[in-house]
Order: sequence, then structure tokens, then C-alpha cells
Amino acid sequence: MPTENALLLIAKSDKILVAGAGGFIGGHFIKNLIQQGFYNIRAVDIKPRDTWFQKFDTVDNSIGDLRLLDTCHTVMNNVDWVFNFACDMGGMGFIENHKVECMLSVLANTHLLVAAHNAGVKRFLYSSSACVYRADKQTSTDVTALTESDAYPAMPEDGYGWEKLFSERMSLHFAEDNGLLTRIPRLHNVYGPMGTFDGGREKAPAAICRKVAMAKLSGLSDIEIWGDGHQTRSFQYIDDCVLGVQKIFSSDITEPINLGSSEMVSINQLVDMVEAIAGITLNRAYKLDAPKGVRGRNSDNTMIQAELGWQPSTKLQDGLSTTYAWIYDELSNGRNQSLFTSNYTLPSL
Ligand code: GDC
Repeated sequence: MPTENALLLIAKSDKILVAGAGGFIGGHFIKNLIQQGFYNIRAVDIKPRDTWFQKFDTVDNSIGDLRLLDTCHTVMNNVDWVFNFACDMGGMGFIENHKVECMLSVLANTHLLVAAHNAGVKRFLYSSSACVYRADKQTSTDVTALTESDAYPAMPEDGYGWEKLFSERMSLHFAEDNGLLTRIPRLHNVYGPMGTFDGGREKAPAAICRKVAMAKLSGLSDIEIWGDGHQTRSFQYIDDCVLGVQKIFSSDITEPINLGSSEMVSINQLVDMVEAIAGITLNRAYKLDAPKGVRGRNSDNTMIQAELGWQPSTKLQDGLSTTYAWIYDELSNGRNQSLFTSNYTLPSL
């Protein structure tokens, strides 16, 4: 976890709202706030508390449906600063087949902005996604890394990406028109321990760790890989994400900005790494009709490096070692994710 104090503008006693507190990023984020000495934290999620990835008894925990304006007004009471990670989302297996669910996150994003403006919140962070980028900039495996201007003219990922792009613009205009100060990191694929690795919402790093660990535990020697394995991505370790969010939040950067790793690998290379960590070599079966998303994606970090003198730096090899160890441990101790957010379906509106 980052030890650097990147939130100097927040007093330790200020009220901080973390929306999406039960999720992967929200859980790590609150843990880090507590480690830094912040003690007036309100943690909100729609999911029942026993499904949260990390639970902290010392914070003000509440369950609420942030798609509803009334809930947003209630949780915003006395809040100084907002970090919005709330989102109904997942890896390609989820977002390609659940476009309505993904787009309905617009309700939470809208109502949180309205309530924050109404409550006179000092600053609001909206966590956007690399899925806002133009599809036609991501058609080859040796893709040119995406710069912030590559989001326009708009042609984002259908469903999820359109919602993220819309909510980015809404956050920008709440700043321009209403004076609510907003910050907008575009998160590239985030991975790490204490996140989804099963159930349909998992992303490639956790999915591959799970499949390799299952093979190791069962003695089976096959692994299924979605697509032909040549597709490329960069994967960002959770600690870099938490620190980067805090740095962007504290900065003067008002436009959306990349927060991602620039270490691009193919999915085959990702599998190579996890196999090496596990000390195993598997027979690969390529499922060509599985959800694949874009052909290649990488983060151009010129802007974040210039603005902050920093960029995510955890080596994929190192982050995967920690992630694999956690997933292997969960599986070998018989803990599946049926109780966690991976299988959670939001109640109907
Ligand atoms: O799911 P994801 O990590 O999302 O998939 C990356 C690539 O890995 C895809 O081409 C997918 O087909 C391949 N892949 C191979 N095997 C597997 O078992 C597997 N499971 C999964 N999930 N993928 C496999 C993500 C979005 C996020 C987020 C980030 C932003 O897209 O799903 O919600 O916004 O992007 O960068 P990915 O990287 O396509």
C-alpha cells in the first residue's frame, strides 16, 4: 500500500464519502485512508455488508441504493470530499453481455453529482475508464498507446464505455456550470488481491490466476483462454491505482487523465507469467467466440508524468505474484466467491 501522503488538502477530521465501498477498489481505498489516519469516513454500497471485499468496523458503514436521489442526499450529509467508485461493472465477460446494467450506473453518477453540489462538497472524484476510448484506435495488437484526446470523436465501448464517457462529461459540466470541483481519472484495467476472480465479472489477470491455480490444485493440465491470446493490454496494480487516484484528486488537473500502466503484454504473455509464478506449464485451448473486447490497449502516460512527475510503476510480474498467491490461498482453503460481489445482481429499480 502507498505510504506517501497524497491527500494533503484533506484534514484528518474531514468527512470523506467513498461510494462503492464494498467493491475491489473501494475496499483498498478505504484501507489506505485508515492507514493514513483519516477517521471520518463514510463507506456506502448497495450490496449487503457480508458481500463486501473488505470491511472496516471503525468507519461509518451504510447500505444504500445510490441510483436513488434520496439515498444520495442522505449519504452526502456533512460530507466534505467524495470518491465515487460505485459502478455495476466487470471484465469483458460481464460488460459485453450486460449493457443495460452498465448503463444504469448513470443514475448513481448523476444523483451523486446532484447531491454533492447541493451539499456544497469541496471536491468530487469520478472514476472513469479506458473503455471511453475510440474503438478504431484499438484495432491492432501493436496498438499505439492511448492519449487523452483519443476519446474523441466519440466511439467508445458500447454500453459501458458510452455511460462512462457521458458521466465524464457530466462531471466536467458540473464543474463548469455549477462550480463543483471534479477530478476524473480514466482507470486502465486494475488488478490485485481481494477482488473478483470468479463468477463472471472477473478481468483477465484474476481469471488467469484462478485458472492456473485451479490446474495446480487439481492436477489438470489444460487452460481455456478467451480469444487467440495475441490481444494486448496493460494491467495496473491496485496500489498504483489507489495512490494515483489520490494524486489526481489533489492536483489541479480538471480534464480526464489516464491512470494506467504502460507495460503492455499479450494475453499469452500474461499466461506465461502466471504459469512461471505457479511453476507449471499448461496446454492452452483458445476459445475464439468468447468476449474479447478491443484488439489492443495501452496507456500513454505522457500527461500524468508531465503533470505529476509520477506514473504507475509496479511491474506486472510483481503484482501478479501477490495476486496469484492470494487467489491460490482462497481456492486452496475452499473459499469460493459465491458470497462476494462477483455474483451479485443489483435489485430491480
Ligand atoms: O476482461 P478483461 O480483463 O477486460 O479482458 C482482457 C482480455 O483478456 C480480453 O481480450 C479477453 O478476451 C482476454 N481473456 C482471455 N481469457 C478470461 O478467462 C480471459 N477472462 C477474462 N475476463 N478475459 C480473458 C476492461 C473492462 C473493464 C475496465 C477496463 C479498462 O476491458 O472489462 O471494465 O473498464 O477494461 O481498461 P478488458 O481489458 O478487455
